[in-house]
Amino acid sequence: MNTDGVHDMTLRSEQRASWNERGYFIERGWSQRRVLDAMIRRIVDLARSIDGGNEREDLLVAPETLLANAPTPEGRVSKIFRVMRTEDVFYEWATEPRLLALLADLIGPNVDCFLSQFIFKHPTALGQPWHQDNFYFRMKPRPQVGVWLACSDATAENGPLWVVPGSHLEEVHDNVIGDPRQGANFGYVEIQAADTSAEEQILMSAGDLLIFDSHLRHRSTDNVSDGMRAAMVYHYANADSDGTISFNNDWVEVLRDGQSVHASNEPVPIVWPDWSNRS
Ligand SMILES: O=C(O)CCC(=O)C(=O)O
Repeated sequence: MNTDGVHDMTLRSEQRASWNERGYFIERGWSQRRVLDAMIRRIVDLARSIDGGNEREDLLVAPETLLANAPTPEGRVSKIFRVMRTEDVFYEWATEPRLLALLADLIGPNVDCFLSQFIFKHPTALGQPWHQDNFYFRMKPRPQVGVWLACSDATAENGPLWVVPGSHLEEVHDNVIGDPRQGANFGYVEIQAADTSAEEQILMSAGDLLIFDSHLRHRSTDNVSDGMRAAMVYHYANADSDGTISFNNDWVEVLRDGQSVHASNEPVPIVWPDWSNRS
């Protein structure tokens, strides 16, 4: 295992204030177009390769319910999970020293990336209802930090995120499990009994980065444009966290004692739940 130093960088005062008061902050122009393009190219290659029969026991491909008949493999995909460990472009991005410095300041000196997912939202795809990510994780200690990288512009028409600023100070709400909308994707839940009147739309240009707390209530809207929206999303937590172990997680160590560590890039197969126990 190699170790590298991480920049001794702390959050700027306006980042810290936004994090404390609103539960998120945005870094504009974080990534360059060529990096975003490389991410999209790699996801398209993976979608085509897996569709062509090259099994990947370590990756989870979630289909886009409404687009089962789309002409290309990537056009039928909603999300590909667990890409960080083995795919260089995603690993390099997720372990960049300037990002790790922010994460160390938010989480502490021992950090893992436990969830990585590339999200396509193709034209007509439905948005994800109001939720808090820690409803899924049930994880302690806080915070768990989500980073949402816009790989395309996120416009009012193509299904951007919306957030309720300050809602990260709330506990995890009750959720209605499942999404009754025809064409909704697997795994969606919804917080129905909470005030969303303060909601704000997060419009982003390709390359912008949203950094947000796992208790922040957020949703995305439907893609009513004729172009795709794409994002790469990672979640980080204290390496000693306690919580739900989900089959779409893969705990990849990134920081120990404030130093970056290089994790193994050997694929870790998914351990599937025993679905037969589900009522
Ligand atoms: O990107 C989206 O449309 C929704 C993503 C989201 O809400 C999440 O990953 O928790």
